[in-house]
Formats: sequence, structure tokens, C-alpha cells
Amino acid sequence: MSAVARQTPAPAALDVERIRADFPILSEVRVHGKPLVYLDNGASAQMPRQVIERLVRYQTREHANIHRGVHYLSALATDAYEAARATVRRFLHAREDREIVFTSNVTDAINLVAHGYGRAFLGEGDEIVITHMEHHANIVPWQMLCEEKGAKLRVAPIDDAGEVVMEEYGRLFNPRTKFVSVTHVSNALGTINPVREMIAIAHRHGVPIMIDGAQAVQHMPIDVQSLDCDFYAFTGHKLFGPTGVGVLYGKAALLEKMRPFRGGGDMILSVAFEKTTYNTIPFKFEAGTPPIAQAIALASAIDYVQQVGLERIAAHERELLRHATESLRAIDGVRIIGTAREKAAVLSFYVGDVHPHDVGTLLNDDGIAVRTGHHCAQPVMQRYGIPATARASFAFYNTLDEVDKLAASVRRVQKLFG
Ligand code: 7TS
Repeated sequence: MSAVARQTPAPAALDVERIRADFPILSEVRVHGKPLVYLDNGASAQMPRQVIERLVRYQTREHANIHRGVHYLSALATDAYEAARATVRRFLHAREDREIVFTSNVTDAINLVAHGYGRAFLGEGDEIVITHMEHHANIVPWQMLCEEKGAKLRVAPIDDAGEVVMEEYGRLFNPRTKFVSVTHVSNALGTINPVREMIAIAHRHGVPIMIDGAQAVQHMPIDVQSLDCDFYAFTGHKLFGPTGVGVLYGKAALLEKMRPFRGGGDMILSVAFEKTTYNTIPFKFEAGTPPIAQAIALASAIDYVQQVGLERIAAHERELLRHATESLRAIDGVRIIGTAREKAAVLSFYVGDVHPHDVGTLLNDDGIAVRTGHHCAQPVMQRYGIPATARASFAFYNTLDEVDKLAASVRRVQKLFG
């Protein structure tokens, strides 16, 4: 076989116009009479028609409560819900369906672990390691746990580019280190953390590690078995699914020894006033009626993303990020916050002395949606000595033409204030 024949063919480029046609909101909404340029995908992404239709089909023809009825609809809804769990398991390359817990969002998943693992296995003087770039969802639950247990939060620093200083991360480990929780991709900086290495270091010290994948799963393929993380969590609405559903992956052995987070129906095998026995995993963690419709729709979002192809998505988004970075850098006074070597398609920036809220408001006049503020990552803002940034976060339906519109609008802001 020739060397050429042995090469894996490069994936065909995305047909972005065809993809855009699947997202009704992109053509139906106009802002101040202008086409919507949606660059706030890091906060919440849009849903394709296929996912909306799946929701409608479920509500129109399949809805009933699950795990509790012998009747036709309950069985249908149960099958669809459990099939959604299997879809998530395949998406994350987990070993078993029972390692997938549906939660209400990633925040809920992190709280579940802080409660179910942390409250059960951490004590006074124990230490939890996070990084300086975490979203508040991956800070506050651990702080609450520390407060309750007398444990201590240790924070791995980041450098000026927005990369974790790995030597410092390694140095934080000591015999009191009992848990690590780090983000895969920073929502404020775009940094892709070297999680494989971070997981290996944690395991070398015998410490379990959780990965917050809220900003990762929509940009790159994830294989939890190959990564060997103990927990991995993400949220449905950033993966082109509905709000109200999130996912926690946990290694079965860990989930089994954890305490339930919430008590109620469905998470028990039997209840008596003297003693209640809990259900098996994952049901032990899914008290009450779960987000049935949302989980089923999330599975169809995953199907959609996989059909487009995460490798192709990553290639397209690399182009968007490259073009956006170059275009904004070329504008006088623009400072980009987050210049890590490995970045997802997230671009935080500052325009001269203009407050990011004013930047966001002026961009909105041009129909461009970006997020402004601290992005629920106030320690990141403190690290750079700024109160906020404007942030463009891209999805695979964004175009290079939209990046040009962003750059033109930022140029207008710079001229107005400059
Ligand atoms: N972790 C990370 C890394 C995030 O980016 C977010 C949301 C969360 C956790 C919380 O997700 P939730 O679905 O539980 O709310 N990030 C953002 C953002 O960047 N702009 O709005 C929400």
C-alpha cells in the first residue's frame, strides 16, 4: 500500500449553509431589522429542527411518567428515556449505561458529586484541588463542602496566557488531597486544559478527579474510558439540546459507594418508616420525575452532532477562531484575554477602555449576540485585573462572514470611543 493510500482522508468540509437551514432561529429572528449573528453559544446553543421535532413528537405521542406504569405510554416513554441514556453512554464512550446519571444541568451534577462523594468521604483538614479558571459551578459547591467539613480548597494557578501552571498543579498534591475537580475547557478564556495529564497526576496520588465538560463536549470527541477520569459532567443546552437536563458520568464502583443526593420516589427499592433501601445506580441518583422529554431530546441532539461529525466541527471552529483572533487583533486597542496554545472557539476581549457592557450593547445594535460580564468566572477576571470581558463563543453553524461582521462592529465601537 502506498503512503498516500494509508493516510486517513481529511473529513469533507462542513456545508454550513445546509446546517444553518436546520436551525430555525437563525433565519427567523432579526435584531433591529438585521439578521441575527448568534455568538453566545458558550452560554446556550441553539436547537436544530430535528431536536425541536423530537420534543414535539414526544409530547404529542409518547408522554407519560416513566419506570412506573404497565400501560402502553409509560412503557414507550421509559424505553425512549433509557435509550437516551444509552446514546449518552456511547457519546462519552462509557462502559455501562448505569454509569450515566441524568441531572438537571452540569451545576446539579457537580453538586451531586460534592454531596454524594464529598460529604461521605471527606473530612476535616482534607484538601480539594481546582484551578483558577473554574466556572462558579465548579467552585462554590466545593467551598460549601469545605465549610461544612473543615476541608480546604487548593487552587492551581494560571499564567498570563490562561494556561494552568502544571508544575504548580502537581505540587498541590499531598497526603491530605482527597478530590480534584477541573474544567476541560474554560468558558471565559477558551483554554483547553491538558486533562489527560491532570487525570494521570491525580491518579498517581490515588486521588479521584472530576472533569467539568460543559464547554468541551460540543467541540471535541470525549472518551471517558481512555481519559480514565472518575467523573465527567456536561449540560444539555450547550450541546444543542434543551435546558433542564444535564449528565453525570461516574465510574460504577464510585457511584455505587456514594450517598444519594436527593431522596424521594424512584431512587428507592423499598421504603418503611424503620428502614429504606436505595435503588441501584443510576436510579439511586434520579429521585422524582426526571427531565424525561429533555433527556430524549438531548439524545437526538447528540445524534445530530454525531451526524455532522465532531472532527469536522472542530476543524470548522478552528477556522472561525483563527479568523476571529486575527481580525480582532488587527483592531487598535483590542486586547484578547486568553491566548492559550490549545483553545476552543471562545474569544474573550476588551476594546480599549470601553466597558464590555457598552461593547455588547453596541454589537447588539448590529444584531450580534455576545455575552458580556464576568461569565460566572470572577476569579479569572480578578487574575487579569478586569471586571468583565466581551465574549464571542462560536458553534459549527457560525460562518466566516459572521466573524467579519463581528470585526466590523468592534471597529465601529473602537471608532466611537477611540
Ligand atoms: N461549567 C462551565 C465550564 C460552564 O461554562 C457553565 C456555564 C457551567 C459549568 C454551568 O452550566 P449550567 O448549565 O449548569 O448553568 N457557562 C455559561 C457561560 O459561559 N455563559 O453562561 C453560562
